[in-house]
Amino acid sequence: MKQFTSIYDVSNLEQLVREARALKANPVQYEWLGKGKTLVLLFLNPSFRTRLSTQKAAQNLGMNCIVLDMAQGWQLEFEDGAVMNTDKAEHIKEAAAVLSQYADIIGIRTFPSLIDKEKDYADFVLHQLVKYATVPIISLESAIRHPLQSLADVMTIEEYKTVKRPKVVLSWAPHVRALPQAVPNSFLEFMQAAPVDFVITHPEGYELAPEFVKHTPVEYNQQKAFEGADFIYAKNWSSYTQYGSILRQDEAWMITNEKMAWTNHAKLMHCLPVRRNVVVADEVLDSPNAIVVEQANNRTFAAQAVLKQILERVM
Ligand code: SN0
Repeated sequence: MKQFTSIYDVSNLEQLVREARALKANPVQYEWLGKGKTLVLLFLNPSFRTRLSTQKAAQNLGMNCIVLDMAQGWQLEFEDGAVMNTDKAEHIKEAAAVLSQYADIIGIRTFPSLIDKEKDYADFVLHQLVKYATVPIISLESAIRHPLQSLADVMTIEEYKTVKRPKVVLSWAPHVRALPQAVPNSFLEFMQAAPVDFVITHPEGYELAPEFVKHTPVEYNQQKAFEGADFIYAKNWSSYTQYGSILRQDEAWMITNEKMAWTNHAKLMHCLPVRRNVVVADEVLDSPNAIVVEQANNRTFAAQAVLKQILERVM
């Protein structure tokens, strides 16, 4: 693997998932592979699971991992040709070139503005780093995608499924803040490539970008969508069409036991962090059908499979 910024960097998803599951069974079997190699993780936005699981993944492969929380440092300029007379002290041209001296692989997290749709959907910040770095880049969630999360999600579905081709439902749920579309966008891309029957359900006005939805069926009636489901993936996102807006916050779309009863004893997934009793009710998160913690655990092995394939290809 040359880099990991989306599903388009994965040549064989089934094999990558198999690799992640094998690493989970024996996490340190390749601890020689990353010896003397350095991973630098650049966080332009907050992180809990991604930081810890990716660092753990690197450690399992014998790699060094340096985490740079950019909230502590100065701001980077990403715009080519910028006159740097504002608060941004360092251009991505130098930053990426210098980072490439220290790092064998660079990871970056960058959230969308949720204001400038065109720039967000061009994944501008991620692509400026890819353009100016000379080492492989992995996305730790970009403006429009979160592929490490989605890889862990596919792995989790493979682990928990009880039928060959389970029904997976991505359900929009309410939230108090305007959140990115990155997690649902990536989930769409990975579900479209996975052996599942996949349906999206959300209120009108929350349609995701057509280039991500493609031919995936959208069911506006949440109950109809949930019928026969084996997995419910709850996630809020802000509006794509009325870019970055919150159109409704009401409880009607929260995931409750009553709604889980419409399904085929479905497992409940969420990328976390989850706002209890806003997105998903306590009764569901505290039930044995919630697999969100194991899903988070799988982030380590998803990241490890990606790092392993990059190390094997590039080093
Ligand atoms: C992020 C998102 O993309 O939805 C990260 C998910 C992995 N979620 C949040 O920022 C939630 C923050 C909140 O206030 O609940």
